[in-house]
Amino acid sequence: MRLYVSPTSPYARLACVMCLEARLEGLEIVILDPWQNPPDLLRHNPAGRVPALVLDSSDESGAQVITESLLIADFAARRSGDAERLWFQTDAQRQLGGICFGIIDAAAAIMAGRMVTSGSVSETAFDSSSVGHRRQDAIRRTLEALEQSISEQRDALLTRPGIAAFLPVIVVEYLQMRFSDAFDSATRPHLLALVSALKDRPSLSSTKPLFTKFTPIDGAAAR
Ligand SMILES: N[C@@H](CCC(=O)N[C@@H](CS)C(=O)NCC(=O)O)C(=O)O
Repeated sequence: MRLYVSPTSPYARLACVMCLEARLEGLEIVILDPWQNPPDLLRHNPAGRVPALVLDSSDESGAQVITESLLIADFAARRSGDAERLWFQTDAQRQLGGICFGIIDAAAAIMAGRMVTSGSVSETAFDSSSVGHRRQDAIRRTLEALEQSISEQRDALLTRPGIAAFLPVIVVEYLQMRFSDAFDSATRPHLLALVSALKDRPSLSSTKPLFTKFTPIDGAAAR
């Protein structure tokens, strides 16, 4: 089984964390830049995006491919034999998952805007546009909703950490990487405590952005 990821994508990181947590047998992680149109990625995912999980097959051209982070996460949880822990356990956790995706999508939209406006994700001119402000306001409001949601279910999230516990770590570390301290979590103690408790878990520490090299863990290899 081969998982295509990039060094920065929060979507790919979620897929990767879930595949590692599921201890998928023979998992091979391939790190690439989807924006360079690598032929191997395009062959498996015509959309040219990460994540993409190529399932084992004797015939490589006939291999099944799962794309979209949540579908890969669902596949990994089901294959793990530990789906009860790894998948969303309650509706409150599903709500938390939606909140996290709202932040990730808003941040990714800002990156796309920067690429269109300036040709680079580190050029911030787009952020001053009305759409840029709208997305940043959405991130700020949604972080407050995330803090509230975690405060109501922190013990359950930490007792049996699954996708709903991993997503806030992915959110916070992606915002730190892309926006430095602009969305600092210092004023969100519950979010901060959850991230501190989980960030050194091997699946998360080994995939922290910029994730340019994968150190094999739990039977998963790099290529
Ligand atoms: N909805 C998708 C989003 C995947 C996505 O946007 N991936 C980005 C990296 S963050 C990508 O590969 N972009 C390359 C491109 O759009 O050409 C998911 O959840 O997996």
